[in-house]
Amino acid sequence: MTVYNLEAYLPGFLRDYVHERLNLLRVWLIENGILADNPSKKGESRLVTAAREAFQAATNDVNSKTSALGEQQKDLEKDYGADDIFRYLKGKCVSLDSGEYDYELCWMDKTTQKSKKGHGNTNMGNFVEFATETADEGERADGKGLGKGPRIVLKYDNGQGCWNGPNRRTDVWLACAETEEIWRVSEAEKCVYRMEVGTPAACEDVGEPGVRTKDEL
Ligand code: MAN
Repeated sequence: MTVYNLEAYLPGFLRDYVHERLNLLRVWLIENGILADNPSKKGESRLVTAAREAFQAATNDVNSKTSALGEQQKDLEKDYGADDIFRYLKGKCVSLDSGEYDYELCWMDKTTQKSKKGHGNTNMGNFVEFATETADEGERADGKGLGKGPRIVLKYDNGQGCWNGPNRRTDVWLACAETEEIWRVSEAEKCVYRMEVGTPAACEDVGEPGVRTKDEL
């Protein structure tokens, strides 16, 4: 009896574990004629109770694994670019201090404008898809520019509504760079943002025609 009372003092996961072990022990004792199979309060034999609990535990386990599997399957259907090259960036963010605001890019998630004057954060769009668009810019002395040619553009859409305007959105233009860095953020049209970002992820030969490859560096 003391052992059962003890269970109540254990943290949840340990309690379940100990309970399951005790159940097995109890079943073994009953099956071997050492312990009497007295009906529990509910009037059913302890063997039945133990079987029910074991079934419930297994069912819970199946349910949580099924839901984890569903999430993984959904994730596999998402677009992570050619050769899944951007999958490893998922969940990572990079930010830029840009005067009035800090800007944050969370890969395959969202872009955010964070006020430094305490006006809170503004969602600038949620990730939708990859696109390829053509950049046409002169070379910059520090190399932190898009240059000319087809570039990967991550489309972030349907951000926070703009006063008297559309929902905010961001085009995130990528160029090959050794270090991951937001180079600049601009807002040529109200609430339509453009981030220019250097990342090693844009250096790989992604197998699409025109996308800059390592050889051109
Ligand atoms: C805030 C910022 C700006 C934006 C205006 C629109 O000040 O999000 O980038 O242009 O709202 O009202």
